[in-house]
Amino acid sequence: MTTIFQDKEQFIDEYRLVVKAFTGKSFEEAGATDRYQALARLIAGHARDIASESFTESSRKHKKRVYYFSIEFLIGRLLDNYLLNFGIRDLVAEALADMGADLDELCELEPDPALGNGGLGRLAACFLDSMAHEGIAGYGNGMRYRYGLFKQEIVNGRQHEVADEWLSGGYPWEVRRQDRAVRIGFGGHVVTREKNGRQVYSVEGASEVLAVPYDIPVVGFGGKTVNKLRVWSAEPAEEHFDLETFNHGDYARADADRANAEAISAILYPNDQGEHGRLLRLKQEYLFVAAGISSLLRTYREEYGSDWAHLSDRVAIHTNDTHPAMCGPELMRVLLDEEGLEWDEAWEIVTKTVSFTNHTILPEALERWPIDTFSRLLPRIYQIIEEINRRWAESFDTAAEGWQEHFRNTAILWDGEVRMANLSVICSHSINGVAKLHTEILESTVLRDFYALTPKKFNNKTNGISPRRFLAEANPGYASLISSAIGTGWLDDASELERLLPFKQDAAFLEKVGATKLENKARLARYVKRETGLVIDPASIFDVQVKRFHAYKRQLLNVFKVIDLYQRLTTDPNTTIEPTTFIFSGKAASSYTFAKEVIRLINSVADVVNKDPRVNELIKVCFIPNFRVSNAQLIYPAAEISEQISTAGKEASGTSNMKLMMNGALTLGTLDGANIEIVDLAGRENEGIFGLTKPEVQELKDKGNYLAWDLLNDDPERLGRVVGSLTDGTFSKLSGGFESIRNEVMINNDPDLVLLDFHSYVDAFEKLNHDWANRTLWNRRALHNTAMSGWFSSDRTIREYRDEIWGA
Ligand code: NTF
Repeated sequence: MTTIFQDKEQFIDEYRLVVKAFTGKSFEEAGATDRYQALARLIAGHARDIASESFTESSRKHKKRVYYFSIEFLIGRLLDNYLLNFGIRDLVAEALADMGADLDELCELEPDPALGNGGLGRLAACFLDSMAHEGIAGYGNGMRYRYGLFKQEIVNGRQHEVADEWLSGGYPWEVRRQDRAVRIGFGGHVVTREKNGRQVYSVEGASEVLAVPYDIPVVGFGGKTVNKLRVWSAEPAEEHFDLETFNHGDYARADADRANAEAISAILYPNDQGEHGRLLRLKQEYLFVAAGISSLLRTYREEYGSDWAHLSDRVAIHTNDTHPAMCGPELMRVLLDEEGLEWDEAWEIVTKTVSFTNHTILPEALERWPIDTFSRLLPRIYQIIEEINRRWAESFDTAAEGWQEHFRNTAILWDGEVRMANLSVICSHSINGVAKLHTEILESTVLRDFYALTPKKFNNKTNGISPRRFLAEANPGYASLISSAIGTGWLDDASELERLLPFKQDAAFLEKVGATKLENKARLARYVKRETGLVIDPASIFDVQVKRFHAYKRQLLNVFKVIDLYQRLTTDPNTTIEPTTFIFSGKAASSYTFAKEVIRLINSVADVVNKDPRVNELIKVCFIPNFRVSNAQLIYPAAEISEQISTAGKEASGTSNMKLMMNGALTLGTLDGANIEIVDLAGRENEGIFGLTKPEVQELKDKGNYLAWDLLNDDPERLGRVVGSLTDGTFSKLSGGFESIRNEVMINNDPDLVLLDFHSYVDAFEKLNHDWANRTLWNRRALHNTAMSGWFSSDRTIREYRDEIWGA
């Protein structure tokens, strides 16, 4: 552990100085926001000092530097996390208490930057945490969006999107690095000249913007390594303020250049899983790629000059999904056009340096850009891609049978489009999926032609999560119970959680496990009351599905179960159930009508169920608005049942399944994504597994004879009634009926197999629900889940990346 303050007194002295310097007020005069800002600045200052030591140390030891390129980093609040990682949380809390302030209150004032949509962005943030913990010189490279993902409000059951102005109060963790700004060109045309008998390419007539980096420190647990996350903001390359236009009163036009440049980093696109076909998105992708490459090469030159032949020994560039796919061509461009290397030499360097992770098999999420748009915006990059594609075509043995089909499936340029997944694969020495099943699906279907050519490039890296953020910080009660039993070593090495296994036989300990869960449920209930006015009962089972809204994640299946229970409880006196609160949270992309209708359905069902005195002592439905990292940290610790119910084969991995498992929830899930690995580790008897498997789904598709109507006709009592309630007025009081959902299930023939999995799902739910009555057994299974969750630490995942991909 590095100590940044010897004792409370030292902390208080430094803190008072920063408050004064930053606000001009004494600590006593400063308000809560000023106090928060000053505290964050104080910690950030120390973090930056250690960051520069970490950097120098890496130079001295010639450590390989890993650059993790991701268009999203969903970092969450940092203050509490960094105090924990520096080992000074208690010291600071006590010091503040002495000063008459409350640490938790100050932590609450931190904005929660929404620079990501969901799992992909949060994974990138957990990876930064783990790279720093593992002492890897690993740096995030991303975008500094002025507005993060929209804030979700619920009005009459409907999702409304409101701009997220997370920067308006100032962000104390970042520093602007004007000195490292980079000019980025768009448009123009390529000119070819001859120089020393060699063709030299450059772009003329491009319009430039300035990419300005902001650095955020990344503090590893133990405080020994501090890395940084560099995020880029777009600004005009030159000030073109038109005074004359301004004086004529046309203020907007006077500053049009600024507005056009800044638009590039204005918003995060809210489409989780694809559909980004906008020019601005392509500009974002090139901006953070080109700026990031320029910045890492500058560092490289400072350390190694132009020793390009050894670049891949000293630098790894990891591309998180296809959004940074231009890393390959951009690095080619610099090596060819600016450094004067030959193609073959440059290509070898590039393909040894770049690696790629795929995060989805949904076809709509595989990025493709129209060639005419692409080549106009990025003419030289396009030209390089053409050449990569030409050489790729040339590499096929045209005497071999079926080569045309392999080429068709692997080509980068096809049908008037640039296929970013194929570009990513061809430029990379390593391609990985994010869970065992997902990697198998990549190898056998989505990328099978590549797999046939270069099987050795493919590997699996099952996702992970930070045990510091999602157990220690989010669930302090449980964390200290765990530490009282096995010590604090699990924070460093989460596999030590297995040492909890003997405590499964300790009745008193199990009771304490239950007691911490109850406290966490009470904490969440208070939050829900404050945010929505709804009263939920901590003595009921908390059944939780929190994630983005997507058809394949099947929140619809979950709400069908609630409707079915409601109907049975009100009509069939033999129906028994333990009191249960069904908790939902998550956002839907603004343009995703179906997903938004499911949100409205959940809120409409909640409106009816929660007001019905016949059932509302037994079941409640709760939608928590504006799911984000900070409220996720309240929700996971309170959960008892973790709903992971995607159609088998569709969820690449999932990570909330891991966070919930670590917090002692039992998984109610399909054999999909990392759920399979949860079952392998914790045993099927400790979870609630149901539904079709991936091969069964496949078989059904191949046969092509699934008819949703058959299932409905066979089961008018339950399925029929559930589907009927969508349009018969039962739930339409709040804001109308649900014809479009009914049509998706019945007319569009239930593409996500909701009806097909319905009965096995409800049965598995009821089994878990009844099991809960025996609390000792339940707590034992909960503890077992926590004990076996250590393998899902992102430290483990990152060590695998380090050893098997980056060689760092
Ligand atoms: C997501 N992919 C997957 O849908 C999740 O299953 C997975 O856990 C996370 O990535 C992290 O690997 C995406 O968000 C995207 F963008 F690829 F579609």
